[in-house]
Amino acid sequence: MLGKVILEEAFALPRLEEKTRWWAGMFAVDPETHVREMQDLTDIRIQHADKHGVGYQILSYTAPGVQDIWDPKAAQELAVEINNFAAEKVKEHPDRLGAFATLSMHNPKEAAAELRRTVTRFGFKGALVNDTQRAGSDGDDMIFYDNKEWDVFWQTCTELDVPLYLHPRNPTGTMYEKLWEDRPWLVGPPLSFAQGVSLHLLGMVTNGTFDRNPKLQIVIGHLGEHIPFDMWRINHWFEDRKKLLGLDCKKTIREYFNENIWITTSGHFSTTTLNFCLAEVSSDRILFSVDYSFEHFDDACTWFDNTELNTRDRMKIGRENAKKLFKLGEYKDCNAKVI
Ligand code: GRE
Repeated sequence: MLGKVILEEAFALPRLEEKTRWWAGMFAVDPETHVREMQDLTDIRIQHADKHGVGYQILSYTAPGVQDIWDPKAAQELAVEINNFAAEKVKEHPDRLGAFATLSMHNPKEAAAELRRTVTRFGFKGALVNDTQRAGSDGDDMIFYDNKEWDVFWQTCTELDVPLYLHPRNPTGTMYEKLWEDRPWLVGPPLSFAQGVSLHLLGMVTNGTFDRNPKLQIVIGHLGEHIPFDMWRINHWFEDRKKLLGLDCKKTIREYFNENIWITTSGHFSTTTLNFCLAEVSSDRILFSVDYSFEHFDDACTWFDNTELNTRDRMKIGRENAKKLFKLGEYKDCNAKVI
């Protein structure tokens, strides 16, 4: 399919190459290729896109990124540097590339102001945040965004009418030591990433973030970070037990998925899982993505282009949902015929 849109596509600052190599050492079989691909924001990824029918990509800063920096001032400075860098790069290719804001999440007002600056000045499409913000004097605290203090930030997202992508990061500090240190191969895609994001997102549901901000749109990757598989059971407990015991969120988990939550195919190229998500979440809330450069365009696009789907669902997932959500203008092959 031509004109596909993808939106969990990482880059890294060339000056932080050693950090990118450290991360690649944990996750990439070929770290040098990974580092090269991460540091290129334009040429290599546009070549991949041309080869695989991707019309438009929304770039975002790699994990753990600014969420790993517990000094608030350093975190804010790095976020601003990354946003200015990305804006310069994507403006060379407005019909191929866009970007999500990178945000320091130490302070909701400061995060809101940087989001506003990047959306209004650079045309960024929203923000991507790597789960909780590390905080405290030794980085062992974690800031969640599911309490009332963060409503000022969420109000800015809805006022600007841009979504936030809640992306994973690695477990750190005491939590890492207690849960993961003795089972390090489960850190990342096999388990810890989904656990982190699903805890955070379901925290937003049960702590009323979506009730207080009913227009808020949150995107999560990896076909829903395990939540769709548990939809029935979560709903069963929320509606049949927890609401009787005092849980006061207004809607059902399925309603929040219909109205506030999107899932992407990033890094999860399984037709079985996609079919399950089509049944449980529906093609109205699914967006195609690659998860470059942790995954390959070839794997993602060959899978999506050949997996059995009716044309309406293929168009919605491949590009039409993203066009509406991100109010995309003209981009390469945006109206190409889909058979
Ligand atoms: C990601 O950021 O999406 C990611 C990693 C490491 C491994 C896989 C992955 O940071 O998708």
